[in-house]
Amino acid sequence: MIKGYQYFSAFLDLRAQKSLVADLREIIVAAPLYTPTMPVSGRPFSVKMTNAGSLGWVSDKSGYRYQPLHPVSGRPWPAIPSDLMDIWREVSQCQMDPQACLINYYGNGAKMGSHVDKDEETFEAPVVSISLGDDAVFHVGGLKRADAKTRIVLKSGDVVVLGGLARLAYHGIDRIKAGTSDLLQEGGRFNLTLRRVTRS
Ligand code: MD6
Ligand code: FE
Repeated sequence: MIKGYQYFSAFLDLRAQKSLVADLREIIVAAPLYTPTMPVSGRPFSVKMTNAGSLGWVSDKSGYRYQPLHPVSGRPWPAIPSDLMDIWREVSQCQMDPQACLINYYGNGAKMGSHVDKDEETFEAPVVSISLGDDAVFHVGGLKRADAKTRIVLKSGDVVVLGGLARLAYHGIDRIKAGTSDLLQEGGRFNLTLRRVTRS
């Protein structure tokens, strides 16, 4: 496995997971999930997205970027909840606070193609990922798309950190195993990724 990849199995107990879901419900009222589109082609993503934090990651025909406003409502993203800030402080080994929390919702058949998170100004800080809801088949490879991949099943409450060399590793979600968790009444899976976007 590439250096800088860390996997914390069952990092969050059920109570912590439920508390995060309650946070998510509030965020989604203020900043509704929407369907982003691919650069150039304008094809829709299979995941729905929203964000919390001073900056949010968005994608549309003009490209990938971070911006302070929700692309549909035009309103600022809600603040990152304090329990997420606490998780970042526990696992990131980063002095600075995260600026963005990208929220991905995977419903029926949604997946995430292999990608590198590289739209940030700096890669010094890791990306911290939290899984809630149904199991997901996650893959992590190397710095090149063709590098060998390791697959792991991410369960509700698991936390993954991509730091160091792994910060720029290819990774993605092959599929969601529907019905494997009853944390979310609607089923499916939320993935939260905490990021630092700018230098200091
Ligand atoms: C997901 N995760 O778990 C997608 N990115 O649904 C990511 O794209 C990801 O897990 C950066 C760091 C960790 C991740
Ligand atoms: Fe990613």
